[in-house]
Amino acid sequence: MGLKIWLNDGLVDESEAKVSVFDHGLLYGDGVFEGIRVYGGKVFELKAHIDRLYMSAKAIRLPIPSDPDELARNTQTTVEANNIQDGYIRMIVTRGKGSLGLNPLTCKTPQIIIIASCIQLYPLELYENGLRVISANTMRNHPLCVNPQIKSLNYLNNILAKLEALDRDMLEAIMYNHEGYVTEGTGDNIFVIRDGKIYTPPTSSGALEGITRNVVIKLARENGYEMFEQNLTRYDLYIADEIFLTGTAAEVIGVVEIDGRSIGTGRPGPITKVLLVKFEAYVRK
Ligand code: PXG
Repeated sequence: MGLKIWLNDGLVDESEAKVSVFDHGLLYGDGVFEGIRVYGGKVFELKAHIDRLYMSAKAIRLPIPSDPDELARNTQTTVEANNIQDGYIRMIVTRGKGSLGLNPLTCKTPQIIIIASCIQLYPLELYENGLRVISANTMRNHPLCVNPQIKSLNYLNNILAKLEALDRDMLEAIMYNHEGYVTEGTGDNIFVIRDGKIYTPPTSSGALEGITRNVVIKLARENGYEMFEQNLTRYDLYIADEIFLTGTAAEVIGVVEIDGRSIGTGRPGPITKVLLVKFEAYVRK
C-alpha cells in the first residue's frame, strides 16, 4: 500500500491516483499548485495557501470545482489518512482532460490532487554555514507574461535559472526582472540586511507573495526591526551585511556568497539567526 492521495472527490491509493495523458496540466502546464508544510500534525498557514491557490486559479480563469472550506477539510483528511506529523503537502489543480490543442474550453473537468508526504530540505549543514548562490541570466517572467504571482504548473522560467545554479555546483540562483531589479530565488523569496534594516523586493518586482515571506515580515516588525519592501539592485546584494532566503521548503536560510562575493562575514548573520529562531518558534506554536 502506498500513500493515500486525494483525487477530486475522495482518497485513492497511490497506485490508483492517475491523470489522463490528455490533461492540459501535462500538455501545457495549464494549472496551479501550492506547496504547504505540516508541523506537528498541523497544516501551516493553510488558509493563506488556499487563498493564494484560488487567486492563482482566478488569474488563469480556472474554476476550482470545490469551495475553499471543502478544500481545507479535504487537505486535513489527506494529512490524517497518511499519518503525517512533519511533512509536506502538494495541492494541484489542473485544467483537466481536453483535446490535443491549446483551447482550454475543451477541458470540462478540472482535476484536484492533494498529496501529503515528506519533504527534501536543504542539508542541515547549510543552515549553519549558509548557502552560496549566483545571479541567474534567465530573467524572471515579465509581469505581463505569466505574472510571477501566479503559482502555475509551468515553472520553466525558474527551472532554467535553477539549472544555471546547478551547472556551477550551487543550489540556488537569484532572478532579476526586466528592469534589472532583484525579484527572488527560483523557489524562495529574498531578504537583504544593511545597517540593521531589513529589505525585501515588493511583489510588483515580479516576486511571488510568499507565505513564509509574509510571516517573516510580520515577525521582523514584531521584534522591532525596521522592515522595508523596496526595489533592490544586484549592487545592493553585493554590499549587503546579510542575505537570507525564505520559502516553504527552505524556511529561513542564510546566503553567504553571491557571484563570488562573500556576504558580511561569510557566515549566516546575527539577524538571520534571530529570525530563523523566531520562525521555528512560530511554526511550532
Ligand atoms: N518564490 C517562488 C517562485 C516559489 O515557488 C516561494 C517564492 C516561496 O513562497 P512560500 O509561499 O513557499 O513561502 C516559492 C515557493 C519545491 C517547493 O518543491 C517550492 C516552493 C514551495 C514549496 C516547495 O521546490 N516554492
